[in-house]
Amino acid sequence: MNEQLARIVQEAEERLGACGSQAELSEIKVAYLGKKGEITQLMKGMKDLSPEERPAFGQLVNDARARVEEAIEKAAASMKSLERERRFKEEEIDVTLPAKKLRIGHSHPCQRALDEMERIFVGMGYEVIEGPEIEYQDYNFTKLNIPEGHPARDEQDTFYITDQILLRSQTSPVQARTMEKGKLPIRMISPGRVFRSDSIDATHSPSFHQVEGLAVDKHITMTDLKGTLTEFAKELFGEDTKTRFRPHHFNFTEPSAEMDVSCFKCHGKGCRFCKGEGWIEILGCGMVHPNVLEMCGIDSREYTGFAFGVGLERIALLKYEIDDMRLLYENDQRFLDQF
Ligand code: 2NL
Repeated sequence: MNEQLARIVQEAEERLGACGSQAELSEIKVAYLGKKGEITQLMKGMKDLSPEERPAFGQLVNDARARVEEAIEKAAASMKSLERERRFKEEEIDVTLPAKKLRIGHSHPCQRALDEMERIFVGMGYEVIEGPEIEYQDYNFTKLNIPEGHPARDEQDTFYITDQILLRSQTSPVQARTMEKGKLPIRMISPGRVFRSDSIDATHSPSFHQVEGLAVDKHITMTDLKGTLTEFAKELFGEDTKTRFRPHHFNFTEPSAEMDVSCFKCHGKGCRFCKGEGWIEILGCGMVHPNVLEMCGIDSREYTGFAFGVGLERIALLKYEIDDMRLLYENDQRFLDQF
């Protein structure tokens, strides 16, 4: 009997060792410990033994049963861990694969250029003030020393809504309105959309954006203008940027000038970018015309000021080396995604 038990246990252990599935495991369990299982049968057979033989045999069968139970548990545990390993393999993630690129929005090149300009002027103590796109002739022209009959008022250049109301052709009306309010001194920039009756080409559009600036205080001179705008150019295009001022004419400033910056591509040597000039025109500026100050209610004997106007698109085209303004308006995602 002892031998028979040992053989049963050994056989059970071998079968469990080779067992490969949950179904097979249950089958083995039934074969040994089930109602008609080998070990169960042996226990049942104990009633045929003499009372003296029973305790020792019972002990042996119990031991065998315990060993088989233990082997079943072990097989179940190892199957569970095999199963887990298999699933790990199956669900394995290759962490070295490149991540999916999340498409998130970003600022338009014009907005980026504007953010940069606002940052520079706010840093110098300027306020950002916006105003209406639909204006009175009076604010768009008269108060800016552009008299009736001046060609700038011509219908060919300006979009008129009525004979007195128009789409602003510059953001100066915002500055005229601010001066009129009478709170001095003034240091402001006014960014915004402006309108001119131009045909569309690589450098023109009937609607574009301008950033104008104005400083009005006692004792403001041309030196303040040059210093401020040179500092602006250095911050926008790099510390080694040089500026030069060429005489010009605007009705609203006297004297007036255009400011060039040294080409930030060739540093003044002359290249394709600056058309061999070494200089690039950036903005118009000047000392606010005394007539403008007076028409906006400011005493021109006590106060002076300087003003300037920059085309936002022009700055974006230069800064990001774009050669056609139309690209800024088409909203082609393949173009926009490059910024
Ligand atoms: C340009 C450059 C400029 C101004 C704008 C201005 C505004 C007031 C008074 C005086 Cl309220 N000036 N703005 C000054 C100089 C140039 O714009 O190319 N404009 C056509």
